[in-house]
Amino acid sequence: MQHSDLLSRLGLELPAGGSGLAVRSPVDGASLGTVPVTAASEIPDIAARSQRAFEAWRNVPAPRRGELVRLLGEELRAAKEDLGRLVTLEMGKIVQEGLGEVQEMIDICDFAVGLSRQLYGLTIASERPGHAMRETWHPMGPCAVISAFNFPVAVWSWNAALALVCGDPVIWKPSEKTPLTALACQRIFERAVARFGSDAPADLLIVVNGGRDVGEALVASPLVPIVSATGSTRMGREVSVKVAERFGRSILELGGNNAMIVAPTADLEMAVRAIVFSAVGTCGQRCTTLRRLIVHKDVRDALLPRLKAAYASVSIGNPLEAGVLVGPLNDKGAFEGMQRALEQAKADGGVVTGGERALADQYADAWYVKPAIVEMPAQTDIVRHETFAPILYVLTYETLEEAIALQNAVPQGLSSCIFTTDIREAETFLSAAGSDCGIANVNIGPSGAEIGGAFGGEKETGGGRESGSDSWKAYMRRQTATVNYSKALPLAQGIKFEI
Ligand code: UN1
Repeated sequence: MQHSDLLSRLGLELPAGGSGLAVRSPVDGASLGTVPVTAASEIPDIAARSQRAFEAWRNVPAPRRGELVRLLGEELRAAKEDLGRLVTLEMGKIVQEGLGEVQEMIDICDFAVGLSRQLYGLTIASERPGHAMRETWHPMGPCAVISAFNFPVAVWSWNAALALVCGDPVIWKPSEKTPLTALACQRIFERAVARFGSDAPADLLIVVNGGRDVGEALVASPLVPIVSATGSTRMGREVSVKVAERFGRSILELGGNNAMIVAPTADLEMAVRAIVFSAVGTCGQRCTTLRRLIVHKDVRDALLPRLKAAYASVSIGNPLEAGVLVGPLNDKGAFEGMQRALEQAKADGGVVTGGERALADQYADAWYVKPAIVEMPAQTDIVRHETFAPILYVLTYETLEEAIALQNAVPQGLSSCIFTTDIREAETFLSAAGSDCGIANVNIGPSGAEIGGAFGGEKETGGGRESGSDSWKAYMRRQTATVNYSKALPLAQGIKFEI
């Protein structure tokens, strides 16, 4: 493949060899170049630069900060085609999804621009005469963003667009597998800064490429009050403990093990389409990917043959080509993990359809697979484990109560959904006794959330919320202020303390 034109349009002139992070495309395993890395020892200095940027940026009025994010949105619109293709090249999702990811960035920029005029506080009634109370939201400080390979650009933008309007500079540590898209975003951001004017301090965005030690140094830095991390539960557990030790704030978006309940009244035609998109889309590598199908015993026989037929018709191949729906797994490790999970499922009594390697003769150094459907006798440990690959476990239920209990009986709590046309079932699923996930949908799949809602989930998913709603509050510090405009000094709770 020859991609130098694309890379140079995105401002990425890379040496072919040399030291640094070697980037390979999961599309065909070919080298895309080598990216310079930051040493962990440089992190204290980088954090200090970010802190200096903070001291200037926090004084820029929030609507003006919003103007920078508006310009970022404009630059992203201009770069959408190229950046979307680079996402495909570096991460392996199909171009439609690469473009969708950039659209998600544009959407969050639009959201953040509006938000920059709506960072509302409160006025609170004081119990004391001649006193006023209010709650104000202030910028917090540098925000570290640690992002994963599967959404190499959108997840950064959810954090960065909000952090920037909230007055926080960003230090971004992308996945080691996707440093190029991060550098491309940095160039795009620099174009927005150049158009913005001189009130943008230097170092509002610093990208640090490198290994685990770089991430660890960032997480340990006392100058970084917010760490937003997306990735595995293992990584999130380490980050949250390290950040908590120094009383920093973490925003965690970790594993998901998302389910769909298919109830007796479900529109099966719609359910099949939703299952295929959410279970095989992005080759099963979304946090929100559908991993468990909990089907009512009365519709199982009607649903499964249609689902298997739909799976058989899905085109697997080079994600840069039009018409392809499923690209490759990210690397050999992901393929091996998928095979191990399928072996375990079989040992547990599961019946596997699909799951084999595909296109190995054409792409010896890439890892294409046939998405797998696994009919399980029970929700065994392997079903409760998140395998980042297109494996859909099928379970059967009789009562809604049982279905909801199965749906909730996993360590993760990100996304969930029910297909039903029975309003009682739908509302029960959404009630306090229903799904325990951060996202619960009716008659749509668990993936493909819009940016307007808060994104994240409970339990091993980490509890953080990013993107829409009032997620912005995680990027600011809350201040309660009481002003006494009287000539007396009454104490709260009526306490007398005369001197
Ligand atoms: C992720 O997989 O890390 O809801 C994020 C979705 C996308 C974001 C997924 N909007 O599938």
